[in-house]
Amino acid sequence: MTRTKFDLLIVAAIAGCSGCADGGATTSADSPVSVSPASTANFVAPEPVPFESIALASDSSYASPPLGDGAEPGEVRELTRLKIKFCWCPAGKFRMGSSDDTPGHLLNETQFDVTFSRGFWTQQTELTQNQYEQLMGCNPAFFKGPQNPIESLTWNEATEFCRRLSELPPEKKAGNLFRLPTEAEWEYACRAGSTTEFCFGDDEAGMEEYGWYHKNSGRTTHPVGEKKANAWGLHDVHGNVSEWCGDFYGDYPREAVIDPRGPKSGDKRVLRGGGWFFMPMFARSAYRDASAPSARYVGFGFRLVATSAADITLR
Ligand SMILES: [Ca+2]
Repeated sequence: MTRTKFDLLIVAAIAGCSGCADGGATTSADSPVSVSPASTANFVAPEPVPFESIALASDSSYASPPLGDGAEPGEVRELTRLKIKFCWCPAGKFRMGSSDDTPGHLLNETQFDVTFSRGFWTQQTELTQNQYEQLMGCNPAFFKGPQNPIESLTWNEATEFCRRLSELPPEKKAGNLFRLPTEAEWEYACRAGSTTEFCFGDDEAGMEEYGWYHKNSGRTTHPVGEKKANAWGLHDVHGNVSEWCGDFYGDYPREAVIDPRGPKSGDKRVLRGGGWFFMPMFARSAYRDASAPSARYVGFGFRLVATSAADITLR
C-alpha cells in the first residue's frame, strides 16, 4: 500500500516523542510544510472520563426528534443536547476521485461512480472542542479554544464519541445514529455537486476564502465556520483539521457502487480534506490520506454524520 503523507508526519512525530502522544512536532523532508509548534514535546493526551460518569449519559429530560429527511440540499437542522448543526445531503449520484489529467491527480484517486440511495445529514463544521468535552470529559486538543475543532484525538476516540452520542437516552429513544462519514459520504458532501478540484472551483487561490491551510493558518487551527461554506452549507471541508472517516483505507473499486462502506479490512483509517499545515493540493476534494486508528496528531479531527439507526443501508 502506498505510504501516505500522514504516515510521514506520524513517523516524524513519534521519532521526536518521549511520551505516548506527541502533540505533533513534525519536520519531514517529504512534508509540505514544517509544523513545529514550540511546546509539543511533553504533550500527553488526557484520558476520556468513563461514560457513566458523564451527566448527559443519564439525562433523558431532553426530547430528541427522529431525524427525518431534509426538504432541500443544505437545509440546516440542530440536533442533540449538544446543539450540533447538520446540513442535508440529498440522495444522488456523483463521480468520486479525480481524472488523470487533473493537476495534482494521484494514482489512488481513480474515478468511479457512487450512488447514494438515501440522503444523510452531515455536520456543518468540524466537531468543536466544546462539543467533544461535554461527552468525553476531556479535551486533548493542542490548540485550545472552545470553538476550535477538536484535534489530537485518535480514530478510536472519534468513534467512541460517536458511540456515546448515539447512546444518549434521547437519541436512542428517537432512533438516531451518529457516526463518522464514510469516505464516499465525505467526498460527496465536500463536493456538494461540484466536479472541480475544490468545492469552489479549480483555482487553489480560493483557499484564502474557503479554508485554513499552511499559508493563512499561522500554524494553528481556527474556530470552525469562519471561512465560506460550500453549496450545501458545509464549512472547513478544505483545511483547518483533516477529518477521520469511518472506512478502512484501500484501493478504490473499478466499477460503479451503491452506498459504499469502503474495504472490509485494512490497517489504516481514511483522513480527508487536509489541514492547517498542508498545501492546497492536499486539501483537494479528491485527495485521500490515511493513518493508523491509534495515531494522534495536531491536525486530525472529524465531523459527524447522522442517520436513522433503523436505516441499514446507511448504518
Ligand atoms: Ca477540515
